[in-house]
Amino acid sequence: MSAEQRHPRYFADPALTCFDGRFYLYPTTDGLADWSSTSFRVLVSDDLMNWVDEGEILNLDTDVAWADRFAWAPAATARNGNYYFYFSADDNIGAAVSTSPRGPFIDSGLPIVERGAHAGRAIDPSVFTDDDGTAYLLWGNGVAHVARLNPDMLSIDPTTVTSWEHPTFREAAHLHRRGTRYYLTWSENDTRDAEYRVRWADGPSPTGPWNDRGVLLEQSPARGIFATGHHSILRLPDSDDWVIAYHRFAIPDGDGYRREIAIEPLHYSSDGDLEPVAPRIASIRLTAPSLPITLDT
Ligand code: FUB
Repeated sequence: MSAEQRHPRYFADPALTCFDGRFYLYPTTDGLADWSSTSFRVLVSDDLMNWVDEGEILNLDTDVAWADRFAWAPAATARNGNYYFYFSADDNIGAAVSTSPRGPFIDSGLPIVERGAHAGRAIDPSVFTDDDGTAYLLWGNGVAHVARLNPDMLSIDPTTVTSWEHPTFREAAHLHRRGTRYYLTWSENDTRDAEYRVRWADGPSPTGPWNDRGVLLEQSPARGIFATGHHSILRLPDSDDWVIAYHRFAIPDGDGYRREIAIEPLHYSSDGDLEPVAPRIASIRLTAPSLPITLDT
């Protein structure tokens, strides 16, 4: 394993979650040619501002029998005292379980979504649990898919797969709910492109139909911020305060393989629309080369 993987300075594809009042961020380890990481880590915070890299939680070389490259874009959730971790590995999606959000996670033994089983690429899982307890897995590149997770949380019900195509849909589908409204958010363009950005749609159910509402978060050349995409959205505990975690080219000298994670507040208008997010240098940054820190004011 390279030094960059043992002591990473760059992270991307943030899945920000909260378990029992503590924040956990599951990213892709970045800073490697062609996104060639083979393991996953977790970062932990009590306040969203100060983060500690708690190390490796799953390694494709030693913990996964069916794939050994391209450890990308994970997601995590909790159910019945267990923690479930979903991850991209060589254009398949894996599922793993642990009794702790800090892992180690035990792989289920088979991809939960196999390469080629559905249109587009099998990457970029995210997980959404509706108010009635039904859990859904989303994934895709080129085509977005959503399916119900079975009660074991390690498999999907293939009869429930719903697919969505849109000219702007590239990858990183994410679903959240506020009140009776569902919000689908995703990344448009290529992560190496300065115009990589987040769009949003709303709809009446976890499977739409989706009404494209435009760009939610995009680059700010005037501020030297580029390629703002692959996000997750989280409601803070016991509040109606929301945040969006996303990645961008690391500042000042990043690119599509050296990305940093930022966290910004996310606001709704009085009629429930998502308000555009203006990326700031002074957001919470999990940034190279000074991890683990990170309030840049
Ligand atoms: O980090 C590797 C890939 O880049 C992810 O799977 C995509 O979403 C893009 O961020």
